[in-house]
Amino acid sequence: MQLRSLSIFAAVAALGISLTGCKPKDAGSAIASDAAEKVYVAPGKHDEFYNFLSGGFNGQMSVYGIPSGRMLKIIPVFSVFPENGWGYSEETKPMLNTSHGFIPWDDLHHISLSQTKGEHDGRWAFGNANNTPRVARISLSTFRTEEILELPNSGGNHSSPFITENTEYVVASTRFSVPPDNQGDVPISTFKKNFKGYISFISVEPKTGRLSIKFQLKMPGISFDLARAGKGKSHGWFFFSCYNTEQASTLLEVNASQKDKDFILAVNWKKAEEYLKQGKGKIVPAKYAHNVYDESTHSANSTIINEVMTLDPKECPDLVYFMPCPKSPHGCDVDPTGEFIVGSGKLAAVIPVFSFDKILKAIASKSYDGNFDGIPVLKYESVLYGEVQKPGLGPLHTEFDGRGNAITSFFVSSELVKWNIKDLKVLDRVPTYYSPGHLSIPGGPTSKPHGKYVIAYNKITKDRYLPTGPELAQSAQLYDISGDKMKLLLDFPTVGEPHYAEAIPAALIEKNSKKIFKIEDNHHKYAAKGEKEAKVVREGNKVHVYMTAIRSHFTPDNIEGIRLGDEVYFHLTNLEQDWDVPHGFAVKGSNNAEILIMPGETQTLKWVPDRVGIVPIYCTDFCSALHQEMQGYVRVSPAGSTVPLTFSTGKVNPPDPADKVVKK
Ligand code: RUQ
Ligand code: CUA
Repeated sequence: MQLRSLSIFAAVAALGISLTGCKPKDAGSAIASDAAEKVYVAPGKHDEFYNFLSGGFNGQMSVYGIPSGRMLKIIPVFSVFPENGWGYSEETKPMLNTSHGFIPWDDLHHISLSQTKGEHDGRWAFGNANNTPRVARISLSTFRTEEILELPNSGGNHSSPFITENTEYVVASTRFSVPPDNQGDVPISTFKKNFKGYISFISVEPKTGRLSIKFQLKMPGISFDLARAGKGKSHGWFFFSCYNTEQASTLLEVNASQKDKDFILAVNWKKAEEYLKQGKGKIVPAKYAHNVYDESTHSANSTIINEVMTLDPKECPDLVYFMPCPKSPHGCDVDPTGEFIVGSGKLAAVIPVFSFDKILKAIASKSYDGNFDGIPVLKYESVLYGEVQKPGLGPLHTEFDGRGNAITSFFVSSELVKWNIKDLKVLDRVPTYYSPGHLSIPGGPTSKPHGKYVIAYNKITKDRYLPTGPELAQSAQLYDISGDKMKLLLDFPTVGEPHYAEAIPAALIEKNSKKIFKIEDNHHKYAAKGEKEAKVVREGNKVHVYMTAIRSHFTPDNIEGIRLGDEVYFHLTNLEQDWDVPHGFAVKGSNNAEILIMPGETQTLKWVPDRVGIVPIYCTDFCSALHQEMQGYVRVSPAGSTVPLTFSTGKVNPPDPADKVVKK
């Protein structure tokens, strides 16, 4: 959002609007009188919805309960996370591999929850990496990242990941147009000729969720911002907001705001599939990583892929169309019926609503307004259903309440505005504190929204919480939308900088939540599935410790014969088979992280000792009354030492002759 808000500020300045003047006037008075009651979830009771939030620059996803606003979990996705060893354990390091090598962070903006027949099915969440283009799939049974796929020919994977009605595709389009990866060394001044905007259609294997790029559409060099799949009658189509149709490569805040209208792009992806079948696709060289976490080996694998299928719309007629959209559109949202496509020009004074029926008619009658780089531009009037007049300033995103209304966030005027989709009349507006980016209604992007609440994810917090130095808490706000008027219920602080989020009924997820991993299904190469299998094995300078953990000891917990120059791999298997009994593992001086091992799982901590001495090891997760006793020692001797490799737990030490002397 950072860059985008700059251009908004510029535009606001140009319009002579003062930002402070946009502070909601009735600050403080908008709160519902029964707010406390409505958000109170009694101790021991569960929330009605899960809310999955993107973490922005923290690269994570976080999970909140709605309506309480209680944080339930942080899921590391494109980030390392010392709290549980994600990205530090040997098993999870490959998840963060890319064609650039190991990248331990990213900028996660959007979440998409998997759908079947246009409704949430509670199986997976998808997230985008905006910096080094990647798409991740997160399991909603383990709440862990299971797969990360890098995207070639892209720069800034912002318009991503958006999914089709049956999760056939996760779609990702590039924010920065760039020359294709293998033709990158060109002057920036040749932007119009050489820079392209690729859109990746990633297929999702229905049973396993496995991702693979089915094809990339090679579009002219413009910026894609957001997107939504068609649904219902518009199933088979995809819509993308586009900016920088000026094709500027510098000072975009001015140069990409020249035109009165940019575009929404309509893609007929069913047609694309036909062209692929006809052999119209072209395989081009590429280099991108595909990382998959396997639950049975408890390990990730990273593979580099060297080619990708592409489709050029210039060689495939009737595949893509541009629709003019005022001005620098950001959000692009499709209503539950699939008939209405809402563009949100962040510098526009109206909200344009397009009609899918009219789009089809305009295409059939070739109602074109010229073309853009060879791609037909449909006439604005022929595809426009109507415009919402005077909605507010700086419309960004729209969600739907399932009762025929849309709610749009307004960054500049700091408000949520509810309007009717059919007659386009504004029905209600409430202030937000302050400057919302995305908003989320449970089921809002599906064909059956659950309504009830809307949550605004604000970009500016200012005075809402106790100050915490220059960096303030991020803020979400929950509103009741069950009545005619929207009512503020709750502020809750969030982590990172949330962009998009989705909310889903808890009932769809709760029942599938994984409790333990079955020890007999553990196929980790270094698993010790019982204390009898615990051992320490030297292979040259590599030492493999097959270690087990059970309340409240490690086996082995005394190890000797490690030498300076060794690489020690602690493969820790948690033998517990009860819910909520993880064990942790930490080594003094380890410049890695600690690791948390769930029941039945094996995880590996690599440790390279840097000095001679006795090194304590211990469990980091308070697992029982004797958790503090869950500790042990490793002896490190000098390189070349002849101390034999030994290991034990509960070994009774031989009597020390010195003791006898004392006893006399
Ligand atoms: S964006 S706040 Cu990165 Cu989705 Cu509109
Ligand atoms: Cu195991 Cu504490």
